[in-house]
Amino acid sequence: MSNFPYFPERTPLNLDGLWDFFWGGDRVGWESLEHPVENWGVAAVPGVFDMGVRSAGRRGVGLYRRRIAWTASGHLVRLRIGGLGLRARIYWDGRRVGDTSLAYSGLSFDFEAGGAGTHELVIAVDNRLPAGSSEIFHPDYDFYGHGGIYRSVSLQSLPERRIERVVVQTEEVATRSLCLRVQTRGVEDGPADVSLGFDGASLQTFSGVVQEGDMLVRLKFPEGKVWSPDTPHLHTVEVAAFGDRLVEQFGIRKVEARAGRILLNGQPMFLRGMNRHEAHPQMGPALPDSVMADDLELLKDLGCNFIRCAHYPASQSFLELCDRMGFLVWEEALGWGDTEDRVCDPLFSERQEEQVRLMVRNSINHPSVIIWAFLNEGCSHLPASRPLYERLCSAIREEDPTRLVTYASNHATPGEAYTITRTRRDFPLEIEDRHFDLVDVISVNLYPAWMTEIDWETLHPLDKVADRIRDFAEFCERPEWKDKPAILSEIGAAALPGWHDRLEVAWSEDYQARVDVAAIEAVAAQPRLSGLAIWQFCDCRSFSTGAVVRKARGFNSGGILDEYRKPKAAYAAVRQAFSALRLCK
Ligand code: ADA
Repeated sequence: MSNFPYFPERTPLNLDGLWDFFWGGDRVGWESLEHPVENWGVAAVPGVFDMGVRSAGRRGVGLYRRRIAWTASGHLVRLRIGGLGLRARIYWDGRRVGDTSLAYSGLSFDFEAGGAGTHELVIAVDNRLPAGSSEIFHPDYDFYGHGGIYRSVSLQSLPERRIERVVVQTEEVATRSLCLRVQTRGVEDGPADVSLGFDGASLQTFSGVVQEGDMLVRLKFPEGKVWSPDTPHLHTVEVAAFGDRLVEQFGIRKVEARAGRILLNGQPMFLRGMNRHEAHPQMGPALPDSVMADDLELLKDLGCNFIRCAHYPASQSFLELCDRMGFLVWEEALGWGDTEDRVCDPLFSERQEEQVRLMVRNSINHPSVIIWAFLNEGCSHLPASRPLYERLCSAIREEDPTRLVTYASNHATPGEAYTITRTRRDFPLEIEDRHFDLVDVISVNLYPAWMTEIDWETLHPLDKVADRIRDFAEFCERPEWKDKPAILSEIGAAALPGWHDRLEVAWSEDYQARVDVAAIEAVAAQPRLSGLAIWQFCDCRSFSTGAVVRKARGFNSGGILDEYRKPKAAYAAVRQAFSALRLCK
């Protein structure tokens, strides 16, 4: 469970642990709680209800119940759920107090609790696969849609006049100049005082003005140490005002996109990265902090400085670990291959906007997060998708103008002509994406020598990897793109764990290792490019039917570790390639 923001006055109550659980299936619990429910069993929170020995693969509604002896005197409470799937309804003493269909998002529900006493909280979680273009999770996504409460749950009392968050932004690294945006609720606009102190020091008072709920405090923090992957220094700030108090953690660092490079604290960065799903064969996305920390140890050992969180908002614990351990992070809203009917659906668009705003608000103070993204491999080659891409870029920048915005495009392909003739130079990469002008970083997913350009006359078409990456770098040299940094957001190949082959054919661990190394070397050889994220850290469960039927074992096997984090041959190969790069990049 993440430690920040922390509100010491609000009697915070961590609700992780054992909850009563009732499996309603299709019969009970979604529309109302009126049906009598007997025979409650037990379930862990965080946890999923569809991976147990007897429950694997089931779909329906599960009721989670907790009786809470609430001692706080105030009437208003906030329930925080770090993430669940696929949708839920919340009942407090039998009364419906909230609804969500935003799988994976960190959510808050504010409601009248009715004062001190024993209360009953029920969270009805539905993992039936939704149909229709307005849903934001679809079974044609290449990762499994689990049912359960994936992340921590907590409750706190909520003062009417309060501090919602304090957003800490670095204005200038050299002088340690910070801007603190104190976001309030229930506080009248006008002159006000706030008291604040860094790293546990005694609080000092600053005067300012609350305008439309926000008060800006600009100050220098000369003792502050700069955050970077090599020196992941973190600080805390305690802020007291309006009868409320909170502690935020932050890092002093600045991210920019300038002259075609990604700069961190003024220094150009080369991203040595991996894509990572929040996934485990038994726990699904409900990973304990210990597994996340171990994953990050493996990523450190690999020599990575960058993680792309594929393809949904990350857990706050994970981001806090990334802050502490010094990783650069791409955080992404939920989406995967979304088609025209979805991106043109008003409710889908509204939900997308809601989830990008929530993602940014939840993760705003993590220094590790440098990139916000959305709609992985969406239909960004179609003019019809432009309004939604514009809307999401503006929503993100309105929430946070200090980080970089992107999306991963798969509209860079060898083109049909290539598939017929197999001669590269006559038919270079066709880049049909239409919205690169909207973003700060050009990101493409390319799979040469794996999904495309497997030349059946050549056993190892590895030269295609370097060719295609060169094409991409050349494309990025065009005058309209040359100022934007460019990265490979996915590249790699899959391998069945444990399968080695003397011919090193596709799907063998040996072939995967060769493709991954070829990709790292080819990207490093193009000065125009700012890095890559290999697909992917570890294998993750996917669907075995429908659009992703080609996923052997029902897993996406692109991992350089298997789903239990046992290394494949590519692990050592990538580690070596990244360590060679560290010396020169
Ligand atoms: C896509 C997608 C990934 C994964 C990959 C694959 O590029 O973005 O999520 O599905 O393909 O392995 O097929």
